[in-house]
Amino acid sequence: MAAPFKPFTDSPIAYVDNDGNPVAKMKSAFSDDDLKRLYRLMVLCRAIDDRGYIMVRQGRAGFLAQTAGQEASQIGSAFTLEKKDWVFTTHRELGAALTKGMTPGQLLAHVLGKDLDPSKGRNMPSHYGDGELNIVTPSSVVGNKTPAAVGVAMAATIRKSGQVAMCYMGDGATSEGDTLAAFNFAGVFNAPAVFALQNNQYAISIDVKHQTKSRTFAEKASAFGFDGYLVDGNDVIACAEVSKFAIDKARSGGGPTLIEFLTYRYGPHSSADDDSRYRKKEEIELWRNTRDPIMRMRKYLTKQGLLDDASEAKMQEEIKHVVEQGLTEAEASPLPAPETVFDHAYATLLPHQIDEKIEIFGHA
Ligand SMILES: Cc1ncc(C[n+]2csc(CCOP(=O)(O)OP(=O)(O)O)c2C)c(N)n1
Repeated sequence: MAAPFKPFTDSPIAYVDNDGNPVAKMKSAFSDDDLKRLYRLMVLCRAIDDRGYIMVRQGRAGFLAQTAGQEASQIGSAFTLEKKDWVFTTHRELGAALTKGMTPGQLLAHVLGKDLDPSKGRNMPSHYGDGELNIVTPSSVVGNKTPAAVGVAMAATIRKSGQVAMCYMGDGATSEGDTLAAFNFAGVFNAPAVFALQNNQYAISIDVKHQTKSRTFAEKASAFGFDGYLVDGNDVIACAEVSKFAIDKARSGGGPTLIEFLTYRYGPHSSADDDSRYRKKEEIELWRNTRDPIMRMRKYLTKQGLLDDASEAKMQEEIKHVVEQGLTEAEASPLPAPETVFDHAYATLLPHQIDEKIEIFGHA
């Protein structure tokens, strides 16, 4: 498959500049409707993220790792995945989970640990998983999803299932041995995997200069024999275009791709972090006020005649309603029943779990 993009560049691949003007030589292959859907998903994602933050501040949720700022990279990368494809998330992939098909009700139920959460309240908030959608329940361990994603991708090749594994990670995960071992396997076995590396420039308090001496993270792929692309991670069209190329390539036997999305998180690492100790307010304001992915896409759509004040206001109203409805569903959902504590971890219970279940509930 001929690559329409250049791998290993120093300047990020972009379609639209910060003022919403087209900058790419090639035209986006996405339809006007697709572009409007990408925009709506980003606005919806931000609204759900904001709602989660409010629930933490209200003391109703114990933890949150906000997505705000990273919508374009998550939504663009997941946009052309098929339902059967595998998604491996980390602790911040609200946008990817939403795009793959989780509902606002499920996502908010997850934050509240309610029964409507496909993980049944078993996981920390912001660790979105859904077996129905092949979104693998994440663990918090940095880098440990990558070998599993490659294993699943290799299995897809053996089974000829036509599935692709999309594996999300942060810049911090690139320093983990698990990730490097996984990249090596992916290259050697030509695994149909896409590594969506969101370089939000911090791993908690560690900035990228202390994470790597490489000029880019994307160039690390060359050591493993596959291509790496540096993408403007706040340009949702560029994110979706390069991801579509990598997904199609993987599905047609072309092997793995690493995509580095250059982006930024607005919030602290999590609700348990004080980011004022390691970064300046001015830096956050610069990204939020001049490079925001939603603002950029809004300007682009407006300049292209695809959005105006009336359609924007209508969409904002519709999204407000969708989020309120999702919250109502999440609140109405009961807490997971105590009897289900043994469910969902193993296909069949282990002998000691059967004993424990009988001891607690009086039956297996
Ligand atoms: C192996 C391991 N080391 C440390 C931690 C603590 N920890 C949780 S998230 C995180 C930073 C991750 O940074 P990055 O991969 O860049 O993702 P981001 O949080 O920026 O999205 C750390 C160090 C952990 N969970 N697992």
